[in-house]
Amino acid sequence: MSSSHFNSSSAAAVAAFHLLGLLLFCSFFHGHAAAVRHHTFVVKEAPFTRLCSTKNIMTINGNFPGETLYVNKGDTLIVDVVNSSPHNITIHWHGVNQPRYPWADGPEYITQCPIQPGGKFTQKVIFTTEEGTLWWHAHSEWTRATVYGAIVVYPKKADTFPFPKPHADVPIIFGEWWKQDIFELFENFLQSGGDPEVSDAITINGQPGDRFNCSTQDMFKVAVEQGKTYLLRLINAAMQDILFFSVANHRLTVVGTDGTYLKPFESDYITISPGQTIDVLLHANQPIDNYYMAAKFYSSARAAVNLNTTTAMLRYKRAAANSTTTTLSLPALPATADTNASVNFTARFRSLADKKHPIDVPTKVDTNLYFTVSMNVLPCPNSSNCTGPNGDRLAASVNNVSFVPTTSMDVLRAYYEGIGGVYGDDFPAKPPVSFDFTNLTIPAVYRTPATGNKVRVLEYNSSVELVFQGTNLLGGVDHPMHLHGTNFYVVGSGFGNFDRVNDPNGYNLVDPPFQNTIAVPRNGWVAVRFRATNPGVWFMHCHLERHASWGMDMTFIVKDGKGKNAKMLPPPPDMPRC
Ligand SMILES: *[C@@H]1O[C@H](CO)[C@@H](O)[C@H](O)[C@H]1NC(C)=O
Ligand SMILES: *[C@@H]1O[C@H](CO)[C@@H](O)[C@H](O)[C@H]1NC(C)=O
Ligand SMILES: *[C@@H]1O[C@H](CO)[C@@H](O)[C@H](O)[C@H]1NC(C)=O
Ligand SMILES: *[C@@H]1O[C@H](CO)[C@@H](O)[C@H](O)[C@H]1NC(C)=O
Ligand SMILES: *[C@@H]1O[C@H](CO)[C@@H](O)[C@H](O)[C@H]1NC(C)=O
Ligand SMILES: *[C@@H]1O[C@H](CO)[C@@H](O)[C@H](O)[C@H]1NC(C)=O
Ligand SMILES: *[C@@H]1O[C@H](CO)[C@@H](O)[C@H](O)[C@H]1NC(C)=O
Ligand SMILES: *[C@@H]1O[C@H](CO)[C@@H](O)[C@H](O)[C@H]1NC(C)=O
Ligand SMILES: *[C@@H]1O[C@H](CO)[C@@H](O)[C@H](O)[C@H]1NC(C)=O
Ligand SMILES: *[C@@H]1O[C@H](CO)[C@@H](O)[C@H](O)[C@H]1NC(C)=O
Ligand SMILES: CC(=O)N[C@H]1CO[C@H](CO)[C@@H](O)[C@@H]1O
Ligand SMILES: [Cu+2]
Repeated sequence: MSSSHFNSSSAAAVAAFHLLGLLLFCSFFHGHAAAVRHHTFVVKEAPFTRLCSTKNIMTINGNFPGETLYVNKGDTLIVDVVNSSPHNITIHWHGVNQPRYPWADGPEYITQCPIQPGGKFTQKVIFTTEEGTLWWHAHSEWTRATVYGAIVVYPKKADTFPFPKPHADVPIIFGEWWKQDIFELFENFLQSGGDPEVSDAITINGQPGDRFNCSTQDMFKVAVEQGKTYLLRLINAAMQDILFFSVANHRLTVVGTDGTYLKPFESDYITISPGQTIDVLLHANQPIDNYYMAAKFYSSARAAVNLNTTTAMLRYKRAAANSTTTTLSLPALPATADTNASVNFTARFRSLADKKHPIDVPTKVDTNLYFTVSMNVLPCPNSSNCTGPNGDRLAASVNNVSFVPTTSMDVLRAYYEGIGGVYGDDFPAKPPVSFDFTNLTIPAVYRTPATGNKVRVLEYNSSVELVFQGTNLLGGVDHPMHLHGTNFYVVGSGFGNFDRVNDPNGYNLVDPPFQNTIAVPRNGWVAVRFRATNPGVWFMHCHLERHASWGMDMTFIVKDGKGKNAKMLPPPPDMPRC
């Protein structure tokens, strides 16, 4: 069962709600066992008009954003990905753990080679504990700019939400639009060695909203009935930006993140990192009218970028249509560089941690990892022709290793078949050189990283604590770090250098949130814990696309355990080859 909420060809994108009652009714006929659902994803280019210009973009089945996939907890999806485009592509199921089955996870050159033009790959997407909102997106170069869609994971059929059943749910996907062709943008970015062009607009369900030229008619609109409650499923698919979001006159009740539920709390605004999902309840309890929803980027480093606020509209039934333009005020949003507002929101997350939603945060740790995440420079391949600092090119690293993929074979195949020369297994457990990571002035000698493709090997069922340490190399920024293959418990965070003696005293080991993406604050740290019970090869990277391309990525290999159910499943027969 699937349906597309956002048929871009319809001029007025009034949301067609997926009524929960209807879904549950349909589901009744499928019985109560977990279902296997089939989809076909045809990758193809299609023309789309935004900001007064038309260009071809990469799509799935011609839709932008791509279709929303609906499952119940525990279902399996079989997706035939057929590449009818002229470009390589891979598809990642963001936040789906894929137990023992990294084969269908998607990051190119990590778990598979790209699906080349004319190629086909059948991906099995295995849902187990996830419930709430996740998403899918391309994981090959910068194709995810337009290739993405929501995944809605309903409770098991006989089960309920841990909050009163909402009247309907509304996926809201934030994206980023460039007038420029994405392949050209990416090429220019690589060749310049500097920052990429800033996008021309943030989008909400593919639309920039009425503060941008040519976009008034097409802004995303949600129809609501006064007195009812709606579940907004927020997803940040933007390429380069953490975002603030808010709805005029309405407080939001936060109830979930990254495919897990949270203890409900109220907030006037949301901070959402690229890669992250946040579920909020919106109570339509205001006078009948139209209200703006608005999003803009948060950046500790790019406060000067002059990008307009993106808008969408909440329209109460029977509200006058004419109040949709100049008469309405925008909701208040934090200032662009308000790091406190960003960090403060995220620090309020708490797991439900009740009988029905137990947590399993390791209280004893056997594997301590300390990873610096840094901006760097590397020599320009040509003599001083790059636009980075001092003619160098910009780079990024984890523990001073700037990731460079091996494009002749993916890491997973090399690992599974025991083929050498593809990756090194000596990714450092701690920074090779210790310095005052968050000092305002760091000597330039620390700026140049090593390059390579290294993995960190984890024993099966090891209890891992991983502390991400932001550094102030080239001026710190926030890094939304994303781990494939498992969520992690976010047990602590702070500003400055992590203090191994005192900071653990402040850890939350009672009800920490269970996330797959966490923004490491500017010049600060985040501590996460997880059990390595998912054997396979799992990518970890900053979800800011420019940072990932600059090398802020690394890979974990979780070894097989002893029992039959602790070993990787065999590969499917149609793995794409390089
Ligand atoms: C290096 O020079 C080559 C050939 O002139 C050019 O194609 C490439 O874009 C340059 N790369 C950078 C990073 O400047
Ligand atoms: C944003 O849009 C508003 C309304 O169209 C306009 O008045 C304002 O100048 C714009 N700001 C920027 C930074 O473009
Ligand atoms: C909108 O379009 C008009 C007419 O083409 C142009 O003069 C104006 O600068 C544009 N505004 C923005 C913010 O792009
Ligand atoms: C808006 O439309 C209503 C009818 O739907 C009309 O009574 C009202 O005068 C209009 N208001 C404005 C500001 O145009
Ligand atoms: C953030 O909070 C810290 C103290 O917690 C304060 O020193 C700082 O000025 C605040 N920054 C902003 C931008 O509000
Ligand atoms: C968030 O900010 C408010 C006001 O600035 C402050 O009272 C509160 O302690 C902060 N919460 C966290 C978790 O930082
Ligand atoms: C930064 O480093 C310098 C030189 O090592 C040192 O003198 C200074 O105290 C440090 N600043 C802070 C805020 O720690
Ligand atoms: C990073 O690695 C390079 C190359 O091995 C080395 O020269 C440099 O000292 C290292 N820097 C840090 C901060 O670890
Ligand atoms: C993992 O280890 C813990 C003890 O640290 C044990 O309780 C648990 O059963 C183990 N889980 C698996 C799947 O082996
Ligand atoms: C597409 O993937 C193949 C296999 O890895 C590779 O050889 C080729 O260079 C890729 N094409 C592009 C345009 O990146
Ligand atoms: C190869 C190349 O493009 N070289 C250029 C580098 O930049 C200098 C000065 O900006 C030019 O003179 C070179 O032609
Ligand atoms: Cu980053």
